[in-house]
Amino acid sequence: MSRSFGLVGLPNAGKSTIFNALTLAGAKVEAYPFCTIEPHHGVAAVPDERLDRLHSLFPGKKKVPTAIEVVDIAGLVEGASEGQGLGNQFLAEIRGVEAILHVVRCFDDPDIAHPMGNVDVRRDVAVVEGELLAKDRETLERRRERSAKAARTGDRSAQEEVAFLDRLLAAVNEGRPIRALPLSAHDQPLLRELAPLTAKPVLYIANVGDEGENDLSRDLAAVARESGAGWIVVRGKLEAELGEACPDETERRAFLREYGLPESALVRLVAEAYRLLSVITFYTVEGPEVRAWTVPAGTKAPDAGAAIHSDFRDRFVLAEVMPLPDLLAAGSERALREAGKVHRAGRDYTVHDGDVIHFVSA
Ligand SMILES: Nc1nc2c(ncn2[C@@H]2O[C@H](COP(=O)(O)OP(=O)(O)O)[C@@H](O)[C@H]2O)c(=O)[nH]1
Ligand SMILES: [Mg+2]
Repeated sequence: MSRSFGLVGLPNAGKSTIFNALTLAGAKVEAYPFCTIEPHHGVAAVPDERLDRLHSLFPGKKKVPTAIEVVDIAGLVEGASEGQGLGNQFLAEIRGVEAILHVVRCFDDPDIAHPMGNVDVRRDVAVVEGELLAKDRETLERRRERSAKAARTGDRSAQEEVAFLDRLLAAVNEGRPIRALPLSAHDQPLLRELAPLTAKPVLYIANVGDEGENDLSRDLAAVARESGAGWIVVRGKLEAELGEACPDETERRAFLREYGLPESALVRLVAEAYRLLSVITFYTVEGPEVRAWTVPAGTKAPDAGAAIHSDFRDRFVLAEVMPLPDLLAAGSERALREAGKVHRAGRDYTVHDGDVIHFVSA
């Protein structure tokens, strides 16, 4: 299962540009707002150096990386939660993604209109988050009305629910996103049901010009640090143009290095986003494929197996675990086996980032 991310931000912040940079999918990019009326969906295969190195031991097999799904979500403007611009269209799209990539314009260009006339990072971020908070307020208040009715009849769990909703509403009314609240495992089922937008993890993307970091992106870094969110700097236009002009990954890398960028935005974004979502990557070499998989950090071996095939959980016998550095040092799976360095792990084994696993099932 691939992880899904939604690009949000003000019109002309550079969402479609970054979408292109990430997916090379050729979504329409235009110098006026609302050119992405239809949300664009793209899938980007995640470049992965560890997978490349693993694959080098099995050159005859096919390399299958993990993928991320990116949705370019248009229509978030001031007042969108009350029907301005494209109104509420953006909502369902955001509900559907696991994490939000909040693109913030960090470039000056008099030829590109700004919906409020000028770039102001703090205000621009606050406008977008204000719309998400307004939607959450609506969701929470609607639910509260319902549970308050039940609470008045003496229903204990409804009373608890009202107290919980009041706590969330207090935060939202203060302009604090729900992701910033300390929430317990006990709160999770209701949270999942309500799916408030501001409960989703956020990665801020400072969209800068070719020259890289600037005062605006530094403002955004400060905003991100204050709210405990992740952030990265992306030269969206440069990378999108490069992606179009230069489909070859190795060549593209060489160009990026000339700009002092060791990796593409996609690689940096995935690293940050995976960290944000607390997911790890493990690898399998099965049949004709050398393949990468993502699972939540802390996943036990049988559940990791189930990511591959649902049967593997019940039929799990053991997992043969080969840490990638050991496997690379040994030079082949056979050499590793002969050296007795393949670890046989049971049901309780917690999968580590970078494990190469062979599942043995009944
Ligand atoms: N000068 C400059 N223009 C950019 C940059 N990033 C994007 N643009 C331009 O800004 C305009 C709006 O970008 P777009 O990605 O369509 O914004 P969206 O409305 O958020 O999807 C397009 O003309 C882009 O080429 C940048 O870093 N510098
Ligand atoms: Mg767009």
